[in-house]
Amino acid sequence: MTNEAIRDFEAVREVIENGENFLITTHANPDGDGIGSEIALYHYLESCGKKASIINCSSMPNNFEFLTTNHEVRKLDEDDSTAVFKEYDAAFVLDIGNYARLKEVGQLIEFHKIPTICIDHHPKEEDKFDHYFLDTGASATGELIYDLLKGLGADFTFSIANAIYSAIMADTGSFRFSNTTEKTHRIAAEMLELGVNPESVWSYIYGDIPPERISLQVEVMDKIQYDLDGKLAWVKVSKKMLERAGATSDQLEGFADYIRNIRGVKASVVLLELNDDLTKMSFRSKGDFDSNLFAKKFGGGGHKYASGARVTKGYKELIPEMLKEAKELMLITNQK
Ligand SMILES: [Mn+2]
Repeated sequence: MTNEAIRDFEAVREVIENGENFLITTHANPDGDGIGSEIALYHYLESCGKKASIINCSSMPNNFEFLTTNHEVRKLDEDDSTAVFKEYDAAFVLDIGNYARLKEVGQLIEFHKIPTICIDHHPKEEDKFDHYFLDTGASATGELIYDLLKGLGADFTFSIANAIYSAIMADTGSFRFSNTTEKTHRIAAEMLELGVNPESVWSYIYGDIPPERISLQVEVMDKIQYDLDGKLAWVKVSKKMLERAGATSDQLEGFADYIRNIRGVKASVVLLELNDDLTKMSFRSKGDFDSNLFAKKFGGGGHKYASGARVTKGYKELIPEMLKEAKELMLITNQK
């Protein structure tokens, strides 16, 4: 698969130079890459004497709080009135993939016609933004933030380095997924030279597992199903299962990755019941199986080995469709 790259550096530089007050945001249920990238960019803009606000449509995941010092990352609330939004000179939209994942924040950006800059490593799906700094060859949006700040001659402070390192660590599965490149490691090495402590970052992000997540893991692992001669492993997660574990749905993060690693499995799917007629699907794969194609069948998307979709159907209805699409994609994959 060839990489798609639109690095409109000059346009981004001009937007920063000419603006004073910026909004920074990322997708719903933000991950480490989204949060780390936001924080790194925030510190850079502040260092230039600009004003920046990080506002997301979802709340901040606890395990990334260590990157903040003063609640820099906020969830959109009633204080974010028209008066506030119309003051933004531009909005940086990070790690987004699909515009709809910006939810209310995206609607406000559109309503106030705020100029937008998309910084992303997901394939470009629609022409929604004014400027792009996008490269699907980048391991993480954090890597693109690094390139951008380098180009802008930024002083990489510890806060910036720690945020970039965390973003990249999160999206590369701690430097082990297929998106990890020589460049990824070079950036990581540079961040270590700036004082980042890898053990400490890892402990904050992964070494503080709440017991309810383990209970949820027990619930989920017990219900994995295998199809297509063991090449597909999938599991449905009902609201009841979350309740029994006392867990929240964000604590499912990483389960689809885990299931993909089972011997012989080429693709994994986690179907999360959000409502009677709303299901979140997480797809993972390895080898030739393309998760992005899989997710697209359900109106979603993402990367070759990791993607997702939100479908306005209950999971009971969705499972036979998922099995049918998986079977067809497995045939295509086997022909390669
Ligand atoms: Mn990402």
